[in-house]
Amino acid sequence: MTSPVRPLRKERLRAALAGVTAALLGVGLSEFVAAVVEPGASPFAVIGGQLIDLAPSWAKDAAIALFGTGDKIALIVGIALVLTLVAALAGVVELRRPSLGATILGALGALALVAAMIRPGSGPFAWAPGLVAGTVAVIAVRMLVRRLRPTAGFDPADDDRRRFLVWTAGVAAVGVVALIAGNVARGATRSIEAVRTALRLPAARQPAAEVPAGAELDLPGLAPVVTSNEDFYRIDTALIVPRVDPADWSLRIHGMVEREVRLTWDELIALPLRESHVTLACVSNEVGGSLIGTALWLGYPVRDLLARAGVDADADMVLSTSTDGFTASTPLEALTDDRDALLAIGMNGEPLPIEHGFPARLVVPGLYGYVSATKWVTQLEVTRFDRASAYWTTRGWSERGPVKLQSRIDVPRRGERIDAGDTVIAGMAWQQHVGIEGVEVRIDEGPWRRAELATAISSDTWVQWSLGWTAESGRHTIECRAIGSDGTTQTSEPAAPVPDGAQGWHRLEVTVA
Ligand SMILES: Nc1nc2c(c(=O)[nH]1)N[C@H]1C(S)=C(S)[C@@H](COP(=O)(O)O)O[C@H]1N2
Ligand SMILES: [Mo]
Repeated sequence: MTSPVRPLRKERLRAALAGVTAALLGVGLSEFVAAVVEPGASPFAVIGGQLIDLAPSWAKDAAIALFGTGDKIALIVGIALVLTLVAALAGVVELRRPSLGATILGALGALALVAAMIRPGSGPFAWAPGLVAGTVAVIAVRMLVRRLRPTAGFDPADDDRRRFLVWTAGVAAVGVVALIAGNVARGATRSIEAVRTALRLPAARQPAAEVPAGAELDLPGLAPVVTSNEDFYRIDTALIVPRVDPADWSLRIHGMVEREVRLTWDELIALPLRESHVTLACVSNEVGGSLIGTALWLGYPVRDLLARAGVDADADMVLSTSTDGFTASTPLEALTDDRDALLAIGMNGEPLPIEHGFPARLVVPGLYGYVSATKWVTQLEVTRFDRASAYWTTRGWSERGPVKLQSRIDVPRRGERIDAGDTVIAGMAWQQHVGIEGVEVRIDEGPWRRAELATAISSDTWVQWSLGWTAESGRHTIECRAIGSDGTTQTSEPAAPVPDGAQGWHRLEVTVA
């Protein structure tokens, strides 16, 4: 016989189940409300976004190292797991101390409400999903757990147990249906995709030079010299991709300027556009990593936009801002010298894909993305490095991010088993805006041999290289290093991505059979 007030173990399990079910209902209904009133205010998105913004740079780095570009899915799964645990705990607490468990769930809703309201660019209904989540979860957990309380005459052997389970299953089902309905509703508001598909971009007044015949070696396993939009890496802090309608988009140039400039979409596409192949790289790319790609960008020179505004002689930086609050600090010089720094609207002959910044982003040859390549860009503030700092600068990354001289072995793959005899080693080398003069390869730390360099599209792009190798059986180490067009040889000194980019030689082992 157990005491009438002390819950049984099984009851505690059922209470945990009640807590999780209440949370599921709250999440489901709030995701539905978010999808209808304000997609960006989804509790998952705003709490995830807040975690991303608060995360120290080593955590971001570890997440990318562990999950690659699946880091966002990993974050969502992580939040779901934590929420499940806290909700289970809230259920158990509610059984012992009526209202206390409900308060825990209410507090989670309040957290989502506050996170949604302080998010940059939040709309007038940003509070709604969090309020719905909290209120619904509170009511549901109280209602479900009340049925379990021994003082209420709950008899685990009796029909009450069945009734509890029926109620719980009902609540869970409503939660799941709401979650699915929310996703369907979100899909229906995905009309920006339709706007993008219907969009016809003007042709470039100044087309890019053709890709030279010798630029693409076309070797199996070697990265193509121009990366398709589908294969282009994606890195950003946006859990929900900003959906910006060109009709609502404008770019504001302000700060240390003679006159503010506001440019609408129609004005932008009426300008004489140019096209340029530029390689974009992420500062988080490890030696040998794949957070790098090359595209044909269509856009308007930032230089000419800044000239319209008239830049103050004391300014040395442009702080670009995205609709979602991300900022990048770009040295003014890189935007005003003769390089192809573009306000880009096209990528490989299409409007920018939504996750790559539709309708407009920046692309600046020679700088890592975090200090230059702002997607969904809407503001350029002309300022100074000693007056303003950008998103990643306040999180431990360097305020300036020139791309480091790097090279990578694509063929053979790390750990690959290859047949003895004549084979080929191949890879990529880059230092955008400086250019590559040569690549050297060595086997088993023997003498350096000069690889054959493919024709570079330009100094703003990466270049392929290859080297014939007569492989003898055994295990071998392959290393490569690049030589820049300024005569510098890639350093052997390793460095982690933080604070200003990884360095060192790419080295891998293969087995020759
Ligand atoms: N709005 C916004 N723009 C952004 C970022 C971001 O987080 N938000 N990340 C930058 C970083 S770190 C990189 S490496 C590039 C990546 O561009 P891609 O996703 O088109 O490859 O975008 C840059 N632009
Ligand atoms: Mo990046």
